[in-house]
Amino acid sequence: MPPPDNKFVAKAKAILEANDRNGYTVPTHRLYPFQWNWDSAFVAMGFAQFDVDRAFRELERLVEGQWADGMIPHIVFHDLSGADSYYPGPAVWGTSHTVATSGITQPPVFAIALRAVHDAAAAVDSAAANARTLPLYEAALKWQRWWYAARDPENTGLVALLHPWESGSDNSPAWDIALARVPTTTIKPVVRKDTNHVAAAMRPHDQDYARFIHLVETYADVGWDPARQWATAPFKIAEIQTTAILLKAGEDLARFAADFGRASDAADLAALNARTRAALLAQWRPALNRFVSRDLVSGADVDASTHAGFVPVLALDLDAPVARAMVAEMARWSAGKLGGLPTTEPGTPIWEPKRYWRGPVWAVINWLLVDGLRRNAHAVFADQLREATLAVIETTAGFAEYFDPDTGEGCGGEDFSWTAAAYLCLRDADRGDGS
Ligand code: 9WN
Repeated sequence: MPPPDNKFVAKAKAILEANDRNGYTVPTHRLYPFQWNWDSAFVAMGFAQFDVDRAFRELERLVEGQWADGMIPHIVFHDLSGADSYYPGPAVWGTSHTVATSGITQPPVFAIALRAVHDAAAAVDSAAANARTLPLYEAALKWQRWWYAARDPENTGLVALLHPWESGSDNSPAWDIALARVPTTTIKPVVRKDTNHVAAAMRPHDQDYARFIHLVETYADVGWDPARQWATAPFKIAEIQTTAILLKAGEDLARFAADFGRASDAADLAALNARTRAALLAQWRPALNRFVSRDLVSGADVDASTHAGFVPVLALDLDAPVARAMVAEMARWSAGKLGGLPTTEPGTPIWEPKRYWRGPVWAVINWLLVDGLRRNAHAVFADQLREATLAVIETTAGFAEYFDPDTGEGCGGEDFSWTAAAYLCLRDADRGDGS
């Protein structure tokens, strides 16, 4: 039985409703005034807790931005009325989709969300749930195939990111070495807007922003063609957080394929999932007690100590000693900290507890880890992360974008949609448990 609603549940629902813009949800007012890809997937799972129709709608609106080749972009600019508060807008991206979009993508949480939304809907009316799910399943499968074709052309099983923003963990120290190779020159001047809304000390440095935009201009210059981008990319990371999410999405899609009697889809997905599972397992580094990404330009492991090293738990069934070592390492990072797992290892030179993806805690990362830890029979640590997330929201941070693990302070944007969604889903322990 889910616990009875409290005032935070009411507030979380009110945030999702206030951030609604005619069927899609902005991450937060002003700082992020459009539809973001993985934010919407998390939000759909939040809506599924109390309004399944709206949950489907969130995913349907995101698919309006899907490209002919299957890519679902990281931003869909449905309505440009708030455009002056965000940079880079459509003119910088220079893409040609009918609804304006960015030209890069984000972690494919979509199919995972679709599974959750479908299951919530099917509990009421299974035929209606299937009918509404089918076109979204097809969109998700098309995107899944895009990932493999465009971002793993050599069939390694790991998918690569060509821009740090594709990771969703934009400013992570995991990108520092690779990003340093990207020039800071841009054709048009960089006009940051983020620091009008949030303290500069919490955001990426100007130099990094120039590199982010250099990459955008480089890819716009080759017409956003995946093969030409692959050939020209100065930043190319075979990335474990995204690959783990892709594999979990692949598992959820395979279940849909079986349910819908799509035998050939099911066979394709089984083969892709098996290849990726093996490749991801090979990225485990026992000396670090973490998984690592690979820099495809240098060929080196990306061994910066970031949370991404633990996210493969979401999609793998780990041997017990590996899972134990990983949990011990996560426990070490989060000992004495507030809100759950920090995004970098505390006390190391890269640790910055307030700066974007360089130390703070994100509720949605905890959520992915909670699911993976339960899958791997580490319910006790999963519950610690879950409780820590709920507690920091209820006591110090509210529904902020992210949290300072030293103080519990809320940072970044306020009344943030994915924090609200995480609260609703993590609080509902029974459903979070999969039972
Ligand atoms: C760029 C919307 C997005 C999240 C990302 C987060 C941040 C954007 C930015 O905000 O990225 O996409 O401008 O910094 O890093 O995970 O999807 O909430």
